[in-house]
Amino acid sequence: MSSEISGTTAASRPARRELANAIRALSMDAVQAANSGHPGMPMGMADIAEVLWNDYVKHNPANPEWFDRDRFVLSNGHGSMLLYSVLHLTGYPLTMDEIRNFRQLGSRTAGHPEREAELGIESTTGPLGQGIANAVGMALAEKSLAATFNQPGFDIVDHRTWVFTGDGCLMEGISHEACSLAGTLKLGKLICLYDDNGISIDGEVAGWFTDDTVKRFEAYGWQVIADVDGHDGNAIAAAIDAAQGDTERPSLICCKTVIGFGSPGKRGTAGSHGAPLGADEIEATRAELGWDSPPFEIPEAILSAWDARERGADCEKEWTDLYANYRVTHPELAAEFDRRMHGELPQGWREIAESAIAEVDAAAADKATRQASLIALNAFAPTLPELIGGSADLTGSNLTRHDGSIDITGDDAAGNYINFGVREFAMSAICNGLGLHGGLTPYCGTFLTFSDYARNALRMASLMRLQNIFVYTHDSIGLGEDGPTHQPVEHTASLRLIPNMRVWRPCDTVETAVAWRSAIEYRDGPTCLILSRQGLPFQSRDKNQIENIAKGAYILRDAGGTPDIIFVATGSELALAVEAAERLGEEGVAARVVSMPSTNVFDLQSEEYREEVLPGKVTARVIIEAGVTAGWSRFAGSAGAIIGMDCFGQSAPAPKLFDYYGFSVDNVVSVARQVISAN
Ligand SMILES: Cc1ncc(C[n+]2csc(CCOP(=O)(O)OP(=O)(O)O)c2C)c(N)n1
Ligand SMILES: [Mg+2]
Repeated sequence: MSSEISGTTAASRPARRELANAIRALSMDAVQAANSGHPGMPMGMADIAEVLWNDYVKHNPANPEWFDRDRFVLSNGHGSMLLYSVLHLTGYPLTMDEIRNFRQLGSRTAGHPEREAELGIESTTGPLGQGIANAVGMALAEKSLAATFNQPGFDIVDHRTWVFTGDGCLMEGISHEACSLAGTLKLGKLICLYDDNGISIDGEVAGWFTDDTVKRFEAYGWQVIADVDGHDGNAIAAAIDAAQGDTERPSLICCKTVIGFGSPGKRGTAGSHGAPLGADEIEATRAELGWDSPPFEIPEAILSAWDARERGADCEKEWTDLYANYRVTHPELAAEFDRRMHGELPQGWREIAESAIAEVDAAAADKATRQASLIALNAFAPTLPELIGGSADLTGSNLTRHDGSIDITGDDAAGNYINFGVREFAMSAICNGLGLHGGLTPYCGTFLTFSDYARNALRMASLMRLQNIFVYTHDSIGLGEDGPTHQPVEHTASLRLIPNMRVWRPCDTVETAVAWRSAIEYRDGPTCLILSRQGLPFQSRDKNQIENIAKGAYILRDAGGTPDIIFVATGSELALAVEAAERLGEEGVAARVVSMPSTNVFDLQSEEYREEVLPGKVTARVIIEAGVTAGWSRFAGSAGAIIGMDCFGQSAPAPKLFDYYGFSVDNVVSVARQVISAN
């Protein structure tokens, strides 16, 4: 789109500044009404937003989820009122009542933007730095889908990713990880507008942020457009034109702005960052801006100049026509594109998955579960071209690269494998962006112990109810000699605590395949697959037991009748429970073994099923997991015992460590005997 404003004459159209002032007024008034919030950024970036949304963003407010729309991410999410204002003004179904109810219970205008695709909120932002990484993921998704689906004369995937960022995002380390990779991958349709206002919460950033941002981004391989006056519409438009002109490199537009622009008493100071301006200051600001309308009222001329519905409908229609022709000329690609746009699993998916699981069962192989994960990936990936993934420089350890993996490079995005480099946090947030974009199902791997580096991206995936599959190998002291820096103990337990997250710690090849299937089918949140480095024995099961794996926990071995004791174990410790149960069986003790690969999923089962697996009356229970005991007491009960480790491991061969920390058949049997006699 050109920087000309089509369909209106200069005479009838309010000046850019007046249009931008609508954002300023709505923002300061909503923050004032809520008695909390951040007016400074929306007031400072209003002129940039006005130019961008009125002249450049390709979108249709009447159909916010139109697939080929431009994506927009507000990485400096504290400026949420800017986004809400723009969405309201351009004609999204975000009403003035919602703006009046900014930050109130039940409103759709949360303190920080929360992903709501039907409203045009593309991502949940606020944790600084992650939005820009999400945007990198979205731009990568666009480039990858374009490389897969576009045909000569049919650029059916052809949109930009815009991102607003502040000093905070650029100070955060994740912006380095993500932007460095964006340069290497040549994400030329990613355009970042930097709110270079010299202010963050503690005051003037000159005291703590003196990087040469221009040189920094140039070093990443970005096009940098420096020193743009962020309050001059023509300068902003010229910069955006230049950014759009470079389709090889991502662009950073550095806009000099004044935080709290328009507020005579607070502009240019941290005082406008995160607090209401106050009634008197708002009055003074109204006078300064020449804004006469009362709070939450927008003059008709301004509202209609902002209204993007007609232009949006035209944009979408153009695409719909193109796509209709594509359907005719490329029917097979179009059918696949339709499926991917709608996020549907391929036809016959269930049967394919079932037969893959049956094959793994028939092979009855003893394998490390990381190897089992690769087997599952190889079985599932050929039917799921939407799978896109990679590893943070641990491909050979995480075994995330299946036989159909093809590297995505700067010059060729048609592949499905991303070498993320040593960038766990960005990898995870970029995968969130891939998922947010749609059309792709992301997965990514690293050592479980480094999930901490990525932690907040996992939390955001959970909060957004976003599918994202985290492949975490080397899951315990079982990794051995690399020692306690690399041996997770608290990670599995702590990942289970995140709402909407599903954590699986499978014990063998079959459980791993079922866990992968569940991860692929779970569309309303992320999954962690917790996998062993070391080999684990295959467990035999009947058909019913295989089906029950998907319920998170099931009876793997039973003695008939009411058990004298129940073992509950996960992953590498399951085999110990089986052996201990056999030994106790020889002594006439009726021991049940419950395999519990996913506590989260088991918690979702009916009370009846949970009671069937863990009958309340059987209080003699022993839990076994090579990790912290936290979280297990609800299954152990007050009369049970937990064999875990509430300490760090040590550097030594794995079998020695398991023995040392009590993960031996002898110890399990002896603890079980104590529990039985105490019950
Ligand atoms: C990861 C993270 N750390 C800290 C915060 C709290 N916080 C919110 S805004 C902000 C300052 C951001 O400065 P800048 O991006 O320059 O915003 P401006 O004041 O210019 O609007 C901080 C520290 C946060 N939201 N996320
Ligand atoms: Mg700032």
